[in-house]
Amino acid sequence: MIGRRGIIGGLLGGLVAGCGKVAQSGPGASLLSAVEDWNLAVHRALTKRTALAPEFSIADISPDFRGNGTTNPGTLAYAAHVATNFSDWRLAVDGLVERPLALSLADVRALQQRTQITRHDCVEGWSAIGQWTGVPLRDLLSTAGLRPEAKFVVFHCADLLSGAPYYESIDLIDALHPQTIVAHMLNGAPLPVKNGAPLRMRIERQLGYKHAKYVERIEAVASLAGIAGGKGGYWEDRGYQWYAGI
Ligand SMILES: Nc1nc2c(c(=O)[nH]1)N[C@H]1C(S)=C(S)[C@@H](COP(=O)(O)O)O[C@H]1N2
Ligand SMILES: [Mo]
Repeated sequence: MIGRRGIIGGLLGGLVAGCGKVAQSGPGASLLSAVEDWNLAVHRALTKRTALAPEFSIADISPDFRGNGTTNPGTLAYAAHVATNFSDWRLAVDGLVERPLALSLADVRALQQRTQITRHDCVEGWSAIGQWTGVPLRDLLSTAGLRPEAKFVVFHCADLLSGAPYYESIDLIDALHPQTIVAHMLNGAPLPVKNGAPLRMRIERQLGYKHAKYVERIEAVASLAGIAGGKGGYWEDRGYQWYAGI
């Protein structure tokens, strides 16, 4: 699929350079223009994927950001984390990385932060606008050092939904998108339990079910095939689309 280095540059560079000679002769010219059209289409598609989601103002923030799906993992372990204000919570960043990380909330808060006011759209037919603060996932991945084989990023959550672990995954375009953050605050306060305390994903170009809550492990992988049902997410394993772009 698409590598981390020069997503567009690599495609354009390779194809256009390779076709340069052919273009000088008659039939080659139309080949080159076909390739250029194709490049343009690829470029447009990628630009769409890397474009920012709309951001809103403080006045637009919904008075109540409802909780949906799991609103409390309800395990003894999670209750203990709530009781200790998540001081022992660790976020692992591992899998196909050079330097696996294990971050406390203090570690996460000490990193460069991003705050964004965005609209969350759930397939069940509701939306809400909230202000999220957290660490760009791309910063965590660059600190950990993604290995070249890594193609997807998997989010492992602390909750079971109908007895099965909630998990999600995205490709590297979304993983490196500037608005993809590991959030620890909603509307200027620590994330409430119902919204995924202490850490949840915001993946602003995707529908609500991609935004994993209660995240305890971020794993870089080459393939989604071996994980749970193999479709890349809890809801995907039950028939939802893996690519939920908006
Ligand atoms: N761990 C976990 N993450 C989850 C879910 C869940 O049940 N468990 N539900 C998803 C769905 S369908 C939506 S719409 C959003 C809801 O986020 P909210 O509870 O902050 O509204 O979380 C998503 N992430
Ligand atoms: Mo949802």
